[in-house]
Amino acid sequence: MAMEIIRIIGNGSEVPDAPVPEGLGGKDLLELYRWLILLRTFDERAVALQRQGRIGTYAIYWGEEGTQAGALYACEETDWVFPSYRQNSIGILRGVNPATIYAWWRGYGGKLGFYNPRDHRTGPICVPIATHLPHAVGVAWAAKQRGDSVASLAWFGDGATSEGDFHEALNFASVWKAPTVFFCVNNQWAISTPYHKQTASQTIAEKASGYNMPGVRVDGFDPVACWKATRDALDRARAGEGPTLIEAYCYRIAPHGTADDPRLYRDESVTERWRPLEPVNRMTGFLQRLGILDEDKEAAIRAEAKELIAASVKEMESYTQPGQEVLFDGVYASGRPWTFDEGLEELRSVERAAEVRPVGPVPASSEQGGDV
Ligand SMILES: Cc1ncc(C[n+]2csc(CCOP(=O)(O)OP(=O)(O)O)c2C)c(N)n1
Ligand SMILES: [Mg+2]
Repeated sequence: MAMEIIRIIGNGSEVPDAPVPEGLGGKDLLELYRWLILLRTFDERAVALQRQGRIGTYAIYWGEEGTQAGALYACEETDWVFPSYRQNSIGILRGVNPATIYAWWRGYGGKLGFYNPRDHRTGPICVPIATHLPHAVGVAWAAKQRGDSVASLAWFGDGATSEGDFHEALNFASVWKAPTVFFCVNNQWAISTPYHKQTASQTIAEKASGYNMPGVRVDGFDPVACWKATRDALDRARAGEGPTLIEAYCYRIAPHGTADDPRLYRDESVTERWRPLEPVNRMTGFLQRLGILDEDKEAAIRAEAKELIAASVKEMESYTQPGQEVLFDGVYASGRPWTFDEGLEELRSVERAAEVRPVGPVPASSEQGGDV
């Protein structure tokens, strides 16, 4: 099933730029650029922090910033968004302190490493694949029942489309015309599983027809195209026409996570062919061609992001590591039941035992995959 890929940003030479879509002014484009740079800065810093042992693990999104910033920019502040681990820092574009996300990756529980989803209309960072999709539908459906003009958007990967939750969510949303945007980032890899071993469908977008909803394909490295597809889907959702499935076609340029070595399962010369298409570079060229970005402005935006991220790292490192009780606190509003106290005591005894054990060198790991 052939399907056109929506693309707005050209390549500055033989592929021309398409006109800027209606609804995106110069100020919007610059703000979208600022978001891209902030996400990129957060991500690059996170990898460095992990390499230095300052956070535990990290799911890199380098190259996928356009799928995140573009889609989010199309949302209203009142809309709910649901990230997977790959969009882990999306909350920082909605007022979450970046230090909170770094603390999450450092393994800090409680208030240090978590934000309240309700405060930011941003679901928790979802690690189990696709389980946040029914949640996104539920929130949108509930809003519809109440008569609120609230939509929801969930990001997920190509691998997530093999999960039951994906199909259940699309089915429910379509039957009940829930105002949900399903935003699939098809980066062609699910850890070491390539697209062709994941699904027999030629495209992710065509799966939408099984649920009688529109399926749209968009260049995932083009933030403006991601904005356009999402805005159109949200317009439909708000008009009562139900959900849309967007496939943002791109490539996972980075390893799956900081514990992964993709050289062991794929040809990295292919990755290098995709790399120049990444969104920050492309958006920079696009805005320059439109005459709304010059080198000074770009430098100022980059400096601002760097400063914010540096301050966030400092803040995260000033936090005191929470105790084991954070694993149990907050599960029940009424406090910890005695069964949890037993578990907590067991954990504390493990911690006490660990303290007397000499800490040896960390063995070099041959394990691959880097599951987050
Ligand atoms: C329910 C569940 N099964 C398995 C895993 C292990 N796992 C972590 S990431 C991943 C691959 C997901 O690939 P994709 O959906 O394409 O997202 P991407 O990592 O490419 O963003 C898997 C299988 C998990 N986290 N949750
Ligand atoms: Mg994937």
